[in-house]
Formats: sequence, C-alpha cells, structure tokens
Amino acid sequence: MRQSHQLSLVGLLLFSLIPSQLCEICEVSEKNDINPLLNTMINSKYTRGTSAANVLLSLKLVGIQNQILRQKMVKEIKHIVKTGVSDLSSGELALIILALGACRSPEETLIYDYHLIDELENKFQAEIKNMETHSDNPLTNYYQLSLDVLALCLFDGNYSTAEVVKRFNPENKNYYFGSQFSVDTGAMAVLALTCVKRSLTSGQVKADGGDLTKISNYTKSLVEKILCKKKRNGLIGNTFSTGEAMQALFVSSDYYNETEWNCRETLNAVLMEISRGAFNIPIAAAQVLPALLGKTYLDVNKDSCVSGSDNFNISIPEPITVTPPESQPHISVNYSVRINETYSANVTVPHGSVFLAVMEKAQKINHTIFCFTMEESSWGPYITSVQGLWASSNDRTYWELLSGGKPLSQGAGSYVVHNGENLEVRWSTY
Ligand code: CBY
Repeated sequence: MRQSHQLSLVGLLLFSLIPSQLCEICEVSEKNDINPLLNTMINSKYTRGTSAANVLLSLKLVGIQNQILRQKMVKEIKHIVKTGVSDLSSGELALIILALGACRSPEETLIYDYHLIDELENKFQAEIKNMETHSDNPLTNYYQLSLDVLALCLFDGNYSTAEVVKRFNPENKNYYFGSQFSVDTGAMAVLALTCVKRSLTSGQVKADGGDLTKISNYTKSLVEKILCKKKRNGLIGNTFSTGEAMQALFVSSDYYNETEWNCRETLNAVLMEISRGAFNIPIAAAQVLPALLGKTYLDVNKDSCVSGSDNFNISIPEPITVTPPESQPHISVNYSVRINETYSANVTVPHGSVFLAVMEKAQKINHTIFCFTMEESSWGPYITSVQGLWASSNDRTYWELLSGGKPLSQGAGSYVVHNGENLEVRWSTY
C-alpha cells in the first residue's frame, strides 16, 4: 500500500476512535476515588433542606441505591414540603423538585400532591417582578433563576421562552460578582438553556425561530466564558464550581472544539481535590459527584438512572472520636472590619479554628465594632450583617470575606485560619 494511503487509513482509524474514547475516559474508573464524597454525605449529622435535596439528587443521578441514606433525605424534604414551602427561595424549591422527581421514584408524587410546580411558577414570577422594580436585581440570584427554569423545563411547568431570552443574555450583570464571571452561575444557566433549547427543537414548546437562535448564541458565549475560567491545573473557576462547569461542558459539546477542553485533566484535578479533603461538607460533595460519573442535571427525567449499578463500596466507617488535647495551642490573627474606615483587632483563637470563631472572639472583645449576625445556608453560616449594616440582594451588597486582601473561596464556617493571617470582612457590592 502506498504510504499516503496508509497514513490516511491510520488517520481514519484514530478519528473513529477519538469520540468514543473521550466519552469513556472522562469518568472515574476507580470507584474508591469517590468514597470520600459518599462518606461525607452519609456521615453528616445535619443534612438539612437544600443540602438534603442536593444530596438526594446526586445519589439518584449516579444510581446509588443506599436506602437508609435515601430515606433520610426524603424524610427531611417531605417535612419541608409539608410545612414550609412558602419560606423557600425559588431555587431551593426548584432543587427539591429536581430531587423528588429524579429517576421516576415513588416520592415523585409529592411534586403533584403538593402542587410544587405551581408554587415554583409563582416564585419564578416573583423573581421577575423584583427585577422589574429593583433595577434588574432578582430576589435571589441567577444561579437560582437558572435552577427555576431548569426545573420548570424538565417537569413541564409554564415559563415564557421570550422571558428566558430577555433575561439570560450573557452580558447581563447578574452573571457577574464584581467584575468576575461566576462559573457556578454560568454553568447552571447553560444547563437551563440547553433544556429550553431541547424543548423548542423537539416541538414540545412553541417559539419563534429567533428565540432558538438567541438561545444557541447565549449558550455559545456562556461556554466561552466558562472555558476562559479554566485554570492551569484543570479546575474551572475554583474547586467548588468545577463539577457544575463539567456538567455544562458535557451538554454543550457542539459549542466548543475538542482541543479547547481536556476533560481528563479537569477530572484528575477534581480527584486531587477530593484526596485533599476539599469536599468535606455534604453540599460540596453532592454538587461535584454527578459530573465525575458523567451525569448532568439534564439526566433527571431519563429512565435510565433507575437501574443504576450499586457497586459502590460505601462502608460506613466507625466515627473517629477525637479527644482534644488538654491545652490546645493558640494562634493569633489580625481581624478587620472594613466599611469606609477599617477597624482592627488582634484576636487569639485555638489552633484549627475557623473564620467564624475569630469573628465571635472579636465580638466578645468589642461588641460595638465587631457585632455581627449570620444565617444558616446550605454551605454553612452566611454573614448577613456586621456593625448593624445588612447585606441586601436589592442593592447587591454583601459582606465579603478576605485573607491577605484576597477573597476566600470558603465561607466563615469552613475556612480554617492560620497564625499571623490578616483576615477581613469587607462591605462590598457585587
Ligand atoms: N445557591 C445559591 O443561591 C448560591 C449561588 C452561588 C453562585 C453559589 C456560590 C454557587 C453554588 N454552587 O451554590 C453564590 N455563591 C452566590 C449567588 C453568592 C451571592 C449571594 C447573594 C444572593 N443575592 O444570592 C454573594 C453575596 C455574591 C455570595 N455568594 C457571597 C459569598 C461570600 C459569603 C460571605 C458571607 N457574607 O458569609 C463567599 C464566602 C465569598 C467571599 N470571599 O466573601 C462565597 N459566597 C463563597 C465562598 C461561595 C462558594 C462556597 C464554597 C464553600 N466551600 O463554602 C460558592 C460555592 C458559593 C456558595 N459562594 Co457565594 C461559590 C464557589 O466558590 N464556587 C442555591 C441555593 C438553592 O442553594
């Protein structure tokens, strides 16, 4: 055979191998790698509300049949559905719908018994109304608006495609915190827009051709912005946004070139973060897990996830009882509250303390300057006010946490402080 023919044959062979290999390679092959995630979800004493919904959704998508764990989550969600739907934010309700409805399981009926889709339609409308009256600021944020559209789209709720087109333009300020594009938000929007696009193309939902083109263009631009946030080690955004960014890239492969994203590299970076113990709260573990097994939130209404394999080794380890040493070594940090002026104090806390412990200690030292309030969120405590000054979604203001002048990628209840560190809570806009 002539050499040029041989070459083209080899090329053809390689070309036909690449797509299938890419699909196969980019999934964890060693199931033990994800055990730390499963253990975090299993051993957590308190998996409340939104966290429970995230965990249930994740377990169902990857086909983990552990009935004890599932029942625990369903019980928690059932309690909320029966007693407190009106207190939920739109995105919290959307997640609950996704979790209950995922993979055609018996608890799906709760969605219809408690009219959760109607409730979500109303909450989504309230978000839009708030945007109309408060300079385009929703009640919550675009991550939640995307969850709303995703749940309405997957569970045949009513939403207006024109409204989606009007709101989800990638240049909208709500995709940004300060000058930074939020990968989590962009990724969730790509999932929502992909669902809407699929409904339009399948003829399930009627729309004019212009809407379809716009949604495609939005998706392409969001995917570009997500890929721009790819770090040298493969993470996209940061540790906690990478799983959702992977989901977005799985469903939008028509919009980028194979050479633009090395999925295996990203997967390895996540595995590295798992081994470092980075996903040590249930919601963090739950959000990253589906992508590691090649699943996305768009698989929620596929029948296939019902017969998931249960070959995961989820042995429940004996709880480790740590007896604290008699006298824990203490460390000292500099803590500041910055509004226009900066108020500082030197604070001593036990070694291994989190940011919140520093804030509490400072509050004891000087209540007027360092008093603060917080509220429990699925990611742990969220600081709502300092010195009586309250964060507000309508004004896009919040208390930003920083160390050495750099924003932290963990909340006050998770970030472990170090000796000599310069910690700050700063009155900021996003
Ligand atoms: N979820 C939500 O509504 C939250 C959406 C989210 C994009 C979220 C990150 C992503 C996710 N996967 O859940 C988000 N954060 C938002 C929208 C916000 C804003 C909340 C205000 C609003 N109107 O909704 C805001 C104010 C910009 C914000 N996050 C602030 C902060 C800081 C909190 C400080 C405080 N006052 O307590 C902080 C700590 C950043 C900082 N340096 O100040 C912060 N967020 C962080 C670190 C995070 C990550 C948490 C990671 C972790 N291990 O704790 C995050 C995953 C998340 C939660 N925020 Co916000 C983003 C990341 O790092 N990848 C839906 C609902 C149903 O659950």
